[in-house]
Amino acid sequence: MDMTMRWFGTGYDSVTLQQIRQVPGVTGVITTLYGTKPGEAWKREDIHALKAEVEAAGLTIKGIESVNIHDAIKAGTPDRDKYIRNYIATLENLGLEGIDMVCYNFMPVFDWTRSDLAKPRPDGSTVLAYDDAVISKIKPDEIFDSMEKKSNGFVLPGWEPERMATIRHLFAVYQDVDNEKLFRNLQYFLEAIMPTCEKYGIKMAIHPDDPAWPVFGLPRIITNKENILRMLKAVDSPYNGVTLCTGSLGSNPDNDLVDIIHAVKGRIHFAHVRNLQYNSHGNFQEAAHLSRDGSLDMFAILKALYDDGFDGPIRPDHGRAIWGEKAMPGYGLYDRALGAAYLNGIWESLEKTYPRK
Ligand code: DNO
Repeated sequence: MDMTMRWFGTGYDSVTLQQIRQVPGVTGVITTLYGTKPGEAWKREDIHALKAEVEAAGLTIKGIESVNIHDAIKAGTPDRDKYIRNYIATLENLGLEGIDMVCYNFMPVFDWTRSDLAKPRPDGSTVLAYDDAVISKIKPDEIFDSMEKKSNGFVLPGWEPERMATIRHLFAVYQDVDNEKLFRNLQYFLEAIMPTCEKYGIKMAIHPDDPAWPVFGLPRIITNKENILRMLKAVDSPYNGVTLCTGSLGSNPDNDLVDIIHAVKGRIHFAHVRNLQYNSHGNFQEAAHLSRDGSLDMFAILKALYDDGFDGPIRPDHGRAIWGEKAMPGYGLYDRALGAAYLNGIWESLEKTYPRK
């Protein structure tokens, strides 16, 4: 596996490439052209410049998170083919620059959703948290303001202000889209892009819905083992794969992460590993990566990936805000660096205890 960290790019991230370079065992970043809008075709020269910047710092790009999908594609509106053509153009340009993994999600309107971006933990750190009781009282057009106010002045991934300004319109676009239609729109999209992915060797890694159930009455389809397997079978190419995000799938305690990892063996192209603490169904808060700080068993998760021969990029996911760091919620340097060191430690012990033949 390749230990990486997410980096949003110069001007968007409080963390520098030079800092990431000093985290032991981290050799690459997962990044994106953060200034682009969903639906835009990425220019090859912009990708090239990003790559040169990362490489000048002694790191490599191990994948893109995310190339976001325009709502026309997700909702299946008549103009979707134009946006699919742009997506294919982006994939071609990424392929020409040697980038071979793309993470994306298929959540309507909202990306990951939280009710609190700075919930105090007993140790004095703060974390992202989710409570259905709070979310169910927020009107969809208020959630953007509520997330933005707590974002420490950063644009949160997937919460572009321009798109959120048209939130009522976006809801109208999804009026007739249920889970089944959303699934068919995903299949249509994947069938259209697969020939390009196969030509350039680009592995697509869909990110599970976060949290793993419908919010604001919008459909959500990448929520559990059954749905993921259906998606993988519907477009049965090795390039159609998933991001194993422990925090997203693990938000629903009914999801057995070890079982899911084995069930989708060979199709996990990227792993986001973080821990969370369940309070009750629909109510959780994030925790330090350490197993005993939360409800997930990090050793069992990494062992399942290791046993199945996983060798893709992995990254510590959301960290706590600690030591007074001012950063995008979830994406400070300190706790993610601790997470990387811890996950590397588990991996080393797996390699030494169960040497691969
Ligand atoms: C949040 C992230 C998501 C993720 C996208 C992938 O912190 O996990 O924004 O990057 O859903 O497309």
